[in-house]
Amino acid sequence: MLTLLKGGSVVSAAGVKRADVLIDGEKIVKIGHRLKETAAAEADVSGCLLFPGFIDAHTHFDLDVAGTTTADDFYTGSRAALRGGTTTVIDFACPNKGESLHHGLELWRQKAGGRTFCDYGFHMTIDDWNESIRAELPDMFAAGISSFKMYMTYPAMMVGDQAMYWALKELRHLGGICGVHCENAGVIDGMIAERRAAGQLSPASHPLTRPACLEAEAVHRLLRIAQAAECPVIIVHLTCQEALAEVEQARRRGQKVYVETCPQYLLLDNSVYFRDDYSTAARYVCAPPLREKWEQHELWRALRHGEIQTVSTDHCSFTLAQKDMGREDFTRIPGGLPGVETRGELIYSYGVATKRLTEAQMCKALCENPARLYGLYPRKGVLRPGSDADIVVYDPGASHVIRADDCVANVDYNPYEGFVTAGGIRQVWLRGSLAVENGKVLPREPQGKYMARGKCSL
Ligand code: DUC
Ligand code: ZN
Repeated sequence: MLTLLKGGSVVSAAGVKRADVLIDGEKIVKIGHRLKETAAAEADVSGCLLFPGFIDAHTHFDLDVAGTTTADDFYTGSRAALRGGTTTVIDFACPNKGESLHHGLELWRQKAGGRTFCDYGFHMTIDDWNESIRAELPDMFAAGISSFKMYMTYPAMMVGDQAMYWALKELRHLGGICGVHCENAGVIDGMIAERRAAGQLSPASHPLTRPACLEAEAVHRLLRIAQAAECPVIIVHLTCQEALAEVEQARRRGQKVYVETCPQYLLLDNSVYFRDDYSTAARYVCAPPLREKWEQHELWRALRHGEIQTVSTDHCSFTLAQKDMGREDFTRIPGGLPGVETRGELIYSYGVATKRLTEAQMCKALCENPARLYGLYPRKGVLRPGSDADIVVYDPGASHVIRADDCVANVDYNPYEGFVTAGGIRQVWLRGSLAVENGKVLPREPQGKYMARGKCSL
């Protein structure tokens, strides 16, 4: 069946162009000014921007953290993603230490299969290094997993320098890419012990025990290990100028380094942790923590200049009751924020509408770059003939106030409560089907497909 989106302007990494979009089934078949084809269905999208469906390459759905499980599973999380214009998520499959990668993959297939409203893929977490994990890696590529994750913090998941070196060397050999959570675990633990001894266990201690210099130290160490292993790497959820400076140095040495940041680091700051009310402060606990306000300007600048390639969410949601677990001890607060439902509107409103970014730069950060980086391009990340008809119809003239009550994610608060949007998502199309209209998610049953991914082309 043919569908025609008429009168909009197509956004790409190259700019914005007035064009109609003709869809046949799940695919885009033609893009051009004033197309003459007659279609069974037509949508008037005059005055709207048409972005490729957003890709969120950093979500944690149905993940066990700190003795609890994220509030959003694949069903609720992917429904929220779709409502926010995200038509593909890449979640982190996470075997426990001692378990095989195959086991982790099977577990994540069960969590996501038949329960996901948008398209999806998995990164594989490497939290151990031995001969049997090394031998499993080719099967991961065969299963469409070309990207991996390592942690330099969290005892349950972190790997040491040697394991990181061996793993990166093997990934280089296989043509894989790895995202790394960079924070210095040892010094953070030391600082937590100091706070504990002083009886300072409120959320205010959270940012004070995870300072920017310890993120920068870990970024530095990772990049030197990656240099020795001759392997490109991705710094996930980068938050601060000192870490950016380490990236810049590595790039000057000739290393390939990709950087992701998240809306919370672009838009929120660490003053929230110092509020007297526990519940207000605890809801913003995530790692790395929110930073000082001036860091936001550095992140926006780096995004504008292409030093940061992607903006994902690190969606890892907990209800206020779950956040209450750390009332007596901030280290027991499950870390993470919801974000998958609001990223597109926030980046447009506080990036494009304020002239920090162009539409094309937003398209790079949310669509084209993640598609290229994670082996989905050109099926995803671009509107052109042959691509999946994943389309966000964005009305720049609309506006609304973000309220947790209006959101569909399974969380009873929103970190961006009260933020006013410039523009809004009018429609979301997933592989040629209208999936969201005026804030309402239309499919009754999950329609998401697993995306086997190829290698990085960024
Ligand atoms: N940081 C969080 O705050 N939550 C989940 C994982 C992470 O890296
Ligand atoms: Zn994460």
